[in-house]
Amino acid sequence: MTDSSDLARLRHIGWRDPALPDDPRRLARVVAQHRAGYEVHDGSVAFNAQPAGPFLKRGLDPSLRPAVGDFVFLDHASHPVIEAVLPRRSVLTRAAAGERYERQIIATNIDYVLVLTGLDGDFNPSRIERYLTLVEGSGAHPVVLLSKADTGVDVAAAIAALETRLPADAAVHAINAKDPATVDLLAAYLGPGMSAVLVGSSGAGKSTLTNTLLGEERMATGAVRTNDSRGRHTTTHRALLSLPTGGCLIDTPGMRELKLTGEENLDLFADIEALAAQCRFADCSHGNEPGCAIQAALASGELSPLRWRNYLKLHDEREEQAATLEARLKRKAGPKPAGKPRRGDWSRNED
Ligand SMILES: Nc1nc2c(ncn2[C@@H]2O[C@H](COP(=O)(O)OP(=O)(O)O)[C@@H](O)[C@H]2O)c(=O)[nH]1
Ligand SMILES: [Mg+2]
Ligand SMILES: [Zn+2]
Repeated sequence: MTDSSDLARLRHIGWRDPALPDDPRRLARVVAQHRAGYEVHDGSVAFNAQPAGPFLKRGLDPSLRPAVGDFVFLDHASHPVIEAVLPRRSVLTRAAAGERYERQIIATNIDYVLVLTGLDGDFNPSRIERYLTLVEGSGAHPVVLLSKADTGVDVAAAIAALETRLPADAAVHAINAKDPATVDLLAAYLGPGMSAVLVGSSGAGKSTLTNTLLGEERMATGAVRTNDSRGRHTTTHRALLSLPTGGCLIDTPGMRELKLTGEENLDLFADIEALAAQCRFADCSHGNEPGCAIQAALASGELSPLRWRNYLKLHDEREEQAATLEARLKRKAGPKPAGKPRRGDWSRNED
């Protein structure tokens, strides 16, 4: 049984249903994932927990395993074991880096995905489009944050370049991640009961921003090598933190590769897909066929060539990943290969 003090306690870690589940087991949230297990928090204390046996089963879809942001039930043993993952209200996923196709969870139960890009050499509208494509369908809203606005760069020009690529209603904010005054506006996304995940390249300022939001230097920040703007990988695991604004923030390690999973809609490019539907030939390759609506839009300047190129890239990648995903699901439906469960494999999801 639980009472209102349990509810108040769990609110600190982002629980926001008006009631607690009718279950006698201990409820906590996964705040970090290490090589050797999980760290969970019940609203008053953090402790380590191991996943129950079924989560370690070989061949189990990794997205079914506990992930940072999950609310979980634990048993009452002296060595806490995660027995079950509660249904997720949102899930941000990418395909794992490397050869093997695997959907990998970045964070769950989040309201906002803060896509952080530095207004230095890191600034890249195509990568931001890639992030937004991954956020589509996650159940969370994207917020584009441009850091390093204090470094003498032309902020207005960068925002203008971005605005031609993003939907009119996309939230875009330029900040100095070190300056609380410019970061204050993020409180709107980080109030009580809210959870957000911070994503972006290494060196973009994720840890710096997290520290500013916390009001203390809790995350290690890395110096950026000035020649290529890429920071060192100083964050080694995703970690969920409670903020003074009442919300929760998940800091992620820099992700070098953001492969689509094959399940994306490409809503961001709905206008391009609508244009393509107007080409004279249904199988138009948008090369030099007569009556090509895409070529016409490129010629008139209505469609930006950079955006078109990025759409083609993401579209092809999505098709390829969707085919791989389908093949994988078919294989799984077939006879099961024999083999022992591999311990430890479940936690390997950092770059
Ligand atoms: N001037 C300035 N420097 C920043 C800003 N954000 C981050 N930095 C610096 O960029 C470097 C990388 O930041 P860090 O937070 O470690 O990046 P992370 O890899 O995304 O966690 C550090 O030296 C920060 O001090 C910003 O908005 N303005
Ligand atoms: Mg960091
Ligand atoms: Zn065409």
